[in-house]
Amino acid sequence: MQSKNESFVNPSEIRAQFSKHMSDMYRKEVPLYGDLLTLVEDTNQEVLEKSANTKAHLERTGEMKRLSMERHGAIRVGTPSELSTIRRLFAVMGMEPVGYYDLTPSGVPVHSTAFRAVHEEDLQISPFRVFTSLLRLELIDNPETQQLAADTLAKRQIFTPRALELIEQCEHDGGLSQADAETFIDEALETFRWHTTATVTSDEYKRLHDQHRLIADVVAFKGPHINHLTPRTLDIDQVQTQMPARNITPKAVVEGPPRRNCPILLRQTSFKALQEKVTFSDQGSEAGSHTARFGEIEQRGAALTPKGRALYDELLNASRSELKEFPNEENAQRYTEILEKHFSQFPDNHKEMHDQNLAYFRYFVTDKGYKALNNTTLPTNLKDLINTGYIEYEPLVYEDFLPVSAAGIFQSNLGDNAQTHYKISSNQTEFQGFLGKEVLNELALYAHTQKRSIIKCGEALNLAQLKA
Ligand code: OOG
Ligand code: NI
Repeated sequence: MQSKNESFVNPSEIRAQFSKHMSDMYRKEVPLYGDLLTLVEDTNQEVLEKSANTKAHLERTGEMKRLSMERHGAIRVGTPSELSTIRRLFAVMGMEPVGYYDLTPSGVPVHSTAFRAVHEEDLQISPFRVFTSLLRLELIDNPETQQLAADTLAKRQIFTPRALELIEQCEHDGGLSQADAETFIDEALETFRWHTTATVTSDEYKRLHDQHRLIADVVAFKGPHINHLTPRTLDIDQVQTQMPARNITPKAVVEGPPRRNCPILLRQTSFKALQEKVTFSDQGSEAGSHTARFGEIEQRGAALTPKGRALYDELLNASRSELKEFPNEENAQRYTEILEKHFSQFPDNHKEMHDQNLAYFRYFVTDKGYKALNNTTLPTNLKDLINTGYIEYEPLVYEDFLPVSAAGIFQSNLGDNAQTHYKISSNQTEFQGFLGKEVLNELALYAHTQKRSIIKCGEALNLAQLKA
């Protein structure tokens, strides 16, 4: 790879543009997504007007600037080679694979990663992320269906020739010019477009579908259509309650932690997948139908340290065990109560979350800190600087996904009776082999961002060796 050239477009700008184009395309394809965007915007506006605290917090962390453009999407690919090329395509936009998610324990025959920017400055330009799953054909227990799926997938090319050329060019030259970046965005978008014509006959579709609805979705079409795009809301419960009034039917429960004063990790809810007309290869126009694409909203909170995450997992597992069944419409209220009861053990203020090392934070020099420069002897460690009011902190926002929640989102759109128990599970090594790269550890990324903010404070306060 050659060195960086001044005339190349910043990959984060390509990502920001791509994310916008993707949203425009999806809004045209699924008008209900547009309605959801409006509802989320209205709600966010209301929250900001009502809560000066939330507003100040978002302004301080810079999240305010990215809020209205913030969204994630999801795709499902069929083969190792598709996965590896997708990795290269996202790399052009500065997106790296972060984390490994095994969804087989929840009966979904895929494993996944999330492509996203990793540095806080790049996330600030565009936090766009794509949850990307690879179908695990080895989990199809019927050998004929497995062969049908493999043969069908082997015949398709999900990338346009020009997209492939531009990926190679970018890898070789180290970037893309403005004109090439624009072409790349248009060409890359083609991979994620919805196709109303299936590549299989109606009988083949039925065989794939009977095995698992997800298998039909991955195998029967020309490409890995984007199956949802998710805007970020500041009050997910409010959006959930208001969805029906806008003719959107939400799933029964919000995934993730319960409502709190200080949100943690990620809370998500979706609206049910739409039934769409499709044309099978042996039938007349739009004689069949397929259900895959849906809408989702998310509320993001603090990124948790390994200790905080362990506590989260423990409380979530305890809640699920007490409920004894999967959360559904009938037990939704009870599930909320159980969750709230268990999560009362998770401190709900930033000071305790900070002092007990439960979440990652970004540190800021306060006005008092700047004023003290040059005329006061400052303490030299972080703890004392915080206690004396020279430094403050805000939690780092969680940029990733949650396996149990992701499975819940999958399930709600695959029909709740799609429970399967697979004997084979986690295989991160194989996944990374297919990907052509190791996935990054998200916890290390948060720890780095936190550390960089401490170093910055040290520089600003002339405390060269400021330590955590
Ligand atoms: C992905 C489901 C997971 C999320 O937000 O957790 C997901 C899919 O249905 O392909 O998007
Ligand atoms: Ni999602």
